[in-house]
Amino acid sequence: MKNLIREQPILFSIITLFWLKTLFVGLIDFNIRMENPLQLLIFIISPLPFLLVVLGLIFTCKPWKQFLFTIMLMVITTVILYGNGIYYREFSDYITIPLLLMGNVSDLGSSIFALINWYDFLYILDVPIVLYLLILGLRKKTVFKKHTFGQLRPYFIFVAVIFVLNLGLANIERPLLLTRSFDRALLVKNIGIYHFHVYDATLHANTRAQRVFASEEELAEINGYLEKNIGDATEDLFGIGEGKNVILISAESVQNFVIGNTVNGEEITPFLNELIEDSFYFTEFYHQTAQGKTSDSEFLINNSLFPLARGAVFFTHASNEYYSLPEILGEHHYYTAVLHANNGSFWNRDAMYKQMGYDRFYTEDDYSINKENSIGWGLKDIEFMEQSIEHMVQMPQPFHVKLITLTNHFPFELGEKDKFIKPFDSNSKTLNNYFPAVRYTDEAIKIFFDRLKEEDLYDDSIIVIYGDHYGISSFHNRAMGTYLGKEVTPFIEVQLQQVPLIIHIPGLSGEKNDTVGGQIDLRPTLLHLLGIKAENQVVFGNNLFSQDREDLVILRNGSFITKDYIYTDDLCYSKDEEMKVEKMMCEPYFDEVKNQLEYSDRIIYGDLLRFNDFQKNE
Ligand code: GP9
Ligand code: MN
Repeated sequence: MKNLIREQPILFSIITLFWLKTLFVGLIDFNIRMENPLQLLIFIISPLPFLLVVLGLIFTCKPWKQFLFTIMLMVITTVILYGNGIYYREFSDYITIPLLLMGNVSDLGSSIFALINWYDFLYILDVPIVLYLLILGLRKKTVFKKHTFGQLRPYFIFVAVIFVLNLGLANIERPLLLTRSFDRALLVKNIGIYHFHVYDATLHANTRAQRVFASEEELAEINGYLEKNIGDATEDLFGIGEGKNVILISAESVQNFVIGNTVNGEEITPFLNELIEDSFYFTEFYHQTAQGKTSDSEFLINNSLFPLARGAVFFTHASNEYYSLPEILGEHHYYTAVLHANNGSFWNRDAMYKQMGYDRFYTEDDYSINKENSIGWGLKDIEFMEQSIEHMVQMPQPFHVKLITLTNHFPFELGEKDKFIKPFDSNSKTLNNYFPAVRYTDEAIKIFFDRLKEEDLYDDSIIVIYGDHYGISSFHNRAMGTYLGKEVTPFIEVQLQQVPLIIHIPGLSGEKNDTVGGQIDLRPTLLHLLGIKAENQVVFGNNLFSQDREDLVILRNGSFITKDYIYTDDLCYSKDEEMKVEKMMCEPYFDEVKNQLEYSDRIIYGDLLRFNDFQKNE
């Protein structure tokens, strides 16, 4: 080994540079936190096996190829680091293969530019040094010496030992790490970003095979497990909205912390605050989305299944059999439609909506959109609401519509005259602009309510407003901490995943409800209010009005929230004490959390619902 280093000082120096760069990006851009020295050690070792294996392979090449492959390695590692770095800024997550295959990226336009920072040149700070060292090496003919695999055997054994050490230590620190593949933050922290991508590729190959080997028995096993979710005996509010129109408003990126809150002394959501007074408002309701963002929230709400941990199920499994909310409502003589003034194929919606049984999808082609009435991602919410009402008055009743707002989308652009409140003042432009953008959407919803009343649609409707997912990623934690007046710890970060859920039933006064719920629970809740008991459902959520429901919300990354505890980042927190507690307090839920996520995944990967006999309730 020593000899090898003596013979290849330049390539070893370059690999050391790549190693250090990987560690810096991990600490700074991936926001990886260490809880103890062992975690730090694992983190430091984790990029090495990959880098050293590639280096070993490079040693076996001719000198000029050693030169070339080292440059290629530099390019590949930089692309991996920077690609994930940029992605992490908005999504607090890492790139996976299904995500790359979606091709949504070209539609992201202004969002991508907003993620690029001036200091990003630091990502290529090593390039001139590496090039200098490589040219130096080429000049000193003796440096890039070719080695045979035989000569390198001790070297590869050494690398294998480091790899086993990395996995061994990671397993001590986080048992069953590789079976919890949905928690990418833990994976990257423990096996490093490069091995994560290799692992992701193997997962990709595996999941594709699952449909072929799926069987009816699997569904029976899952149904047995889910039995507890069926047969909720709660009578309270059952059928209270029978036969009414059901209007869902998916409020883009609206998080719960804005509700009842102010910025610069001004209310952020004055209309929603007022609406809550005579609605059912769920004070602790979480989004459970992952890489599919809005589409994941739609999937959760329609199917009461978890979205996938990798990629967007709307793209990867749009031809599966489902028994979705619109289909059930259709069986109960509802006309069902989605209204969203964006491209119909974004998130593969056009295909997936058909599969989920919607009668109609009103896309950007159904709206008059021009320069004056659009901003950022497209038609402004107020215009959208006004034009949507025009479509709704034409619909047969009862109808079920979902309106998806757009203006409050990252990077939260807004024209000056649409800023009803002033931005926040912090080092995060994103957070600053978030507040006026939310305020604008609040105004759009107010106008929508006014118009519903004018068109006599209000009294016969149930109106549900929910946030689809977070708007402010953890990249803005420092600014968010300034706004909240407290540090954003992982414990607070989980609570920031709360989104509003407001169920407004005209004529009912409603009340605040502090049950711990998530998007997966909305479908059973709605069916309960509508008095619909569909048979043969395979659902993971439960009625939020139920007296005997278990307060447990499982986030897609395996974090979870109960009445008393929050589990995240492999740590357990007490909600009352607002501090870390022994992990054993959270342990009783581990199996259930793992089972639910795995069963839901098996349903999707295996397309298991094709084996179900859905009883059509015509
Ligand atoms: C796009 C809109 C936004 O049509 O739903 O998608 P998002 O980026 O929030 O998933
Ligand atoms: Mn969204």
